[in-house]
Amino acid sequence: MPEVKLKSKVMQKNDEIAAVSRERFKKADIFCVNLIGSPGSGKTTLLEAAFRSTPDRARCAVIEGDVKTENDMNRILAAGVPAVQIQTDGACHLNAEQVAGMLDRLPLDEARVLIIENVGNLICPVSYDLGEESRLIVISVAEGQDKPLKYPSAFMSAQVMVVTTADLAPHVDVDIDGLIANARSINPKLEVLVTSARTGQGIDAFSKFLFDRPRR
Ligand SMILES: Nc1nc2c(ncn2[C@@H]2O[C@H](COP(=O)(O)OP(=O)(O)OP(=O)(O)O)[C@@H](O)[C@H]2O)c(=O)[nH]1
Ligand SMILES: [Mg+2]
Repeated sequence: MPEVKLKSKVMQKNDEIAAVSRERFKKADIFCVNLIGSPGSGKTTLLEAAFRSTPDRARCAVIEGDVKTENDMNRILAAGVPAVQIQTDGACHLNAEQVAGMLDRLPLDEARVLIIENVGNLICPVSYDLGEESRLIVISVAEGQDKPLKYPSAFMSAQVMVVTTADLAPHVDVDIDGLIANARSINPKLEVLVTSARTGQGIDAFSKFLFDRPRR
């Protein structure tokens, strides 16, 4: 079917560009993380909390993706980390070409970690490789513990899940252990962190994930 062919060509081009970016990150010894999650799941707040609590932010750079506004870029800049903003103007995900086009606008010579915050969405970003080494899914407790079962491919494609807003759990009647069990029923290898930007729970563990990994 012609429609299917067209789609696979688009995906093929995306994957080729992502492979070039991945090679660039590998050569420069940069750990690239693609953050996906629903709108408002706490992606930017998690980054702000991590950056504020560690001098390792000096080794970081961020690409922000949103449909509109430079709000998230400005929040990251205010936390002391170089950042650029992609505005997709309607698209529900970032693609590899958009990301590759931003790389020379960041001080990657000094960076060891590049974080890409994808457009808030649990479906569209899943199919688009951006050249990342690790894909991290962010879920807020207020989304409910069944979301991994309803959006399985997002949880399947990630290596790490961060459950944010743990301080809100008693107010939204969610069972965090049940949420984690649901996610692991989809992806048994998923590494899990539970965080709260308000209390600081899990923020050090998240920073450790970003900055303390053994390099090649
Ligand atoms: N109480 C509490 N509120 C939080 C926490 N993390 C995020 N929030 C709040 O949740 C809301 C959404 O957070 P953001 O960090 O903007 O979410 P996001 O995933 O970056 O949103 P988009 O980029 O628009 O998809 C904000 O009002 C935050 O203050 C947390 O750990 N505890
Ligand atoms: Mg954000």
